[in-house]
Amino acid sequence: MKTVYTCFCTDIIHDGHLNIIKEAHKIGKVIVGCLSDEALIRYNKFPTIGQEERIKLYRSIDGVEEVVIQNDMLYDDAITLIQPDYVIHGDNWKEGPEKAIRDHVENLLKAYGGKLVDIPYTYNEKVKKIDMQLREKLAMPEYRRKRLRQLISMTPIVKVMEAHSGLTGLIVEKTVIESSDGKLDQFDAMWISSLCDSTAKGKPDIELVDMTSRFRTIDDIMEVTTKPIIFDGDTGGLTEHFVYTVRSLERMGVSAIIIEDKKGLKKNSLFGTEVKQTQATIEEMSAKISAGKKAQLTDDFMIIARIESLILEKGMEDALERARAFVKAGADGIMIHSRKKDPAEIIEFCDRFRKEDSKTPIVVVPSSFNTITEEELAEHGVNIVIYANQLTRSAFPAMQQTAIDILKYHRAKEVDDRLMPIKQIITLIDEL
Ligand code: SPV
Ligand code: MG
Repeated sequence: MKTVYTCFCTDIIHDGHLNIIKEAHKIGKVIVGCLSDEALIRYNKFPTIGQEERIKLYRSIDGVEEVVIQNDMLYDDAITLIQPDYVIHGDNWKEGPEKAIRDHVENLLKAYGGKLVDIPYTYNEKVKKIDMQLREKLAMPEYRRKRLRQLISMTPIVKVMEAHSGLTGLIVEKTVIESSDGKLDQFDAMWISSLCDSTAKGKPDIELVDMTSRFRTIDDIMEVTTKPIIFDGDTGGLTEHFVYTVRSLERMGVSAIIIEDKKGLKKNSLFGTEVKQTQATIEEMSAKISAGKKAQLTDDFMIIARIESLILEKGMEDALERARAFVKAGADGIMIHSRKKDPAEIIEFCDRFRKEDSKTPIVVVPSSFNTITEEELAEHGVNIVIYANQLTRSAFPAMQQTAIDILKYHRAKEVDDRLMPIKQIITLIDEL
């Protein structure tokens, strides 16, 4: 009896999957791989049910003999273990980002004489609808909100990119690359930066853009994406106002707010001591954190305390003392910020904090200390890395140069080569 292997990464079984099983069954004994949660989240298919439930679901399909967990997106573990005579898959993986996976599987099979079977991919109206419903489910507040905590527990480091509009949200949502290890790579979540949200509106980053407007930005992004959102809450405002902000964000499906231990007129941290900035006392900040934690209704939402001691040159001991106090006050995570080019002070903070506290998530924003890699940060206990402003900073010079050149040449021909073709921009956005 020949063995046929296929890997599923779905929460709902539709005609396409049933067709694969039917075709596989004609060839031999069918073994289904259930892609593990850890692998799935790198594969742009965040699970809405856990892997144990998915295993049960796949077992219940007629014709399935056995279900195994597949941990490796590239099939190495499953193929080594099972050595199936055949691997069967829909032919949609012959193109696009999944092609690399197909090529890899083909090579694994070749090594011992196994064969690949591509069958026509089923894409009827029903399948299309199920695909869309799954996406919609992920966009719903109750799924989106808890996804950040799930990611922290499932991935070595959560990668977050700033978004300040529907379009930048789509870039964070959809950019997938084949990474150096042959796997797929993408961002896990979005950061609603106060700097970028203000800049997009042509305003300074001084808590001038009001909450209603900031919520509008979140809403624009949420309408077209599914990935979790971390909101830059600046100082959090008055404690009496902060509790309402927490409730609103939680209801919208935002996963976390980060508030910084500053008071009075807030200026961007990257100004450091060049401008007057006042740090809140430990007691003031702790009271705000506690009030926010009391106000929230779910266990999913996170209030992360951001420490400005290194930015304001108050020293490492002050930063660590604050971290301890803020965790005690209920903070679900600590963001430590620095504007030094050298990551040494960030590393020292993380190492020392981790020695005392092995659990509380650490967040960093490496805008200045940008030589350190995600892998190195993870080694020092960092759980979340935020690329806070790079999309804005890349778009602005490109737009400015285009404006300059059109003025210079009295026409648009000279800039055309570096523009996205009109045809491409009108197909960039999915229509319902
Ligand atoms: C932001 O992105 O608005 C931040 C991070 O708060 S920083 O600009 O580095 O202060
Ligand atoms: Mg900010």
